[in-house]
Amino acid sequence: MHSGVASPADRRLSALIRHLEGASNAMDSDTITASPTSGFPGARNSVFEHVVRAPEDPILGVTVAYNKDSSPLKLNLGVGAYRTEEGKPLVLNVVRRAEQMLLNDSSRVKEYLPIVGLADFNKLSAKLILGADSPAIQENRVTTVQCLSGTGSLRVGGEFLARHYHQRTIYIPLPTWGNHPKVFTIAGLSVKTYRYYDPVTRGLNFQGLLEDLGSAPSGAIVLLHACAHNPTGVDPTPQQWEQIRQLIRSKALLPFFDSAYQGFASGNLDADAHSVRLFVADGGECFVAQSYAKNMGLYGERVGALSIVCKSADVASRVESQLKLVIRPMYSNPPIHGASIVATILKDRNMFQEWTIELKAMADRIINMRQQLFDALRSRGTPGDWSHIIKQIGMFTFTGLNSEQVAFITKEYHIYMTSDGRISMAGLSSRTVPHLADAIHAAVTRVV
Ligand code: KET
Repeated sequence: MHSGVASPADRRLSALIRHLEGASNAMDSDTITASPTSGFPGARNSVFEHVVRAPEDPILGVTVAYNKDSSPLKLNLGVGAYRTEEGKPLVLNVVRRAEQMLLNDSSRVKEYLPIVGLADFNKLSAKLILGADSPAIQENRVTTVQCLSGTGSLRVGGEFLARHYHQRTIYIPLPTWGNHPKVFTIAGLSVKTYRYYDPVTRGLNFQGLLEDLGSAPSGAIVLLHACAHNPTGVDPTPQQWEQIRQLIRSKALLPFFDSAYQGFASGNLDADAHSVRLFVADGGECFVAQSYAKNMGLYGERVGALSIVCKSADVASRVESQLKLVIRPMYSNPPIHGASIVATILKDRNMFQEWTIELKAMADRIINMRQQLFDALRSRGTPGDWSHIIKQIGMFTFTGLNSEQVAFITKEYHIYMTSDGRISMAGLSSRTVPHLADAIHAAVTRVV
């Protein structure tokens, strides 16, 4: 083995010894010429020298830029997070009350939850989205696992499908929430899009949607926004939902609902679950990812659920056993606090009632902001038809502003939004509407 010529490993080792001796003798870092991969303390180059800077997230990066702006006028309409009329984050009273109850209960401990999460939370979450009288629940055909908010639920569902479903292609609407393609690609699915939004009518491209899903391969997965489509604010009508259902079932496509805004679209939890319940009522299978970030204001608690509606109780229980194998190596088991808050509220009739009132108030304030912004643009005579502001549903308005106009608004008016022209109506207040209307007016008249 000893050929007289030192191997690369030997050379690196002896260089390292020389450097260490040199460093201890002279403490002179200039004599250290470690290889870029040596990584020992004092090495000039990092072993990560080759790592290139990644761009900020298109949505969460807006908040990063906003935080750096020192203007007193600055306004963040980027991320979909509810703000009060005073522009402050809101913790619901009912959430505070539930937290106080949890705090006062000295029997509560901090043990690990099971891999699938808090049992009460899972049962109540399935009831919330599918309806208290859902036959699928009564027949034990639904398996629900607590996940890390909506994103985590989508990811666990995606990974389960990549492992156990015969079709790896998922169709997502164009456009959609920017994280969808990333979540599903990394879960191991292949992402394709179906037409959804028509920029000319600023409404649903229903024909395009039917054509694209109609030509999807049999069995393909279809991602649907349960309500309050993000970013467009455009939802199918109940009649259109029924046509979509028929098409999906006739082609044996697999519906995967993303329900991040239940209660935020109409202010009514049942009305906003209509699309999901329509699909479950026909006895077919489907996936639902739920988030409590927006509707309970539990953003940072990361509380959500994945429900898989199956054909039989036996299949559902086997599916659940496999979901555990997806979750255990990913994050072991979910956090206890947020799920306990949700379970406390959902299981108590009075607290549930109180929640629905607070939720309705949030939804109503957003609807009111739509009207105020629309009126403000009309009174300024801003060119264009802005009726989509009051027609669109949910947390966002898809303004139609282009990326240059958005950049102009951010630079000149310190108003932050995603570059696709989406604004979070929940970030707006009566005080800030005129500022935004001035900015939009200037952008559409000065930047084309
Ligand atoms: N689905 C949709 C459609 C969605 O808009 C969001 C969040 C999520 C899922 C995930 O939410 P979670 O916090 O994981 O429960 N959307 C807002 C925040 C974000 O981008 O993370 C947004 O669009 O601003």
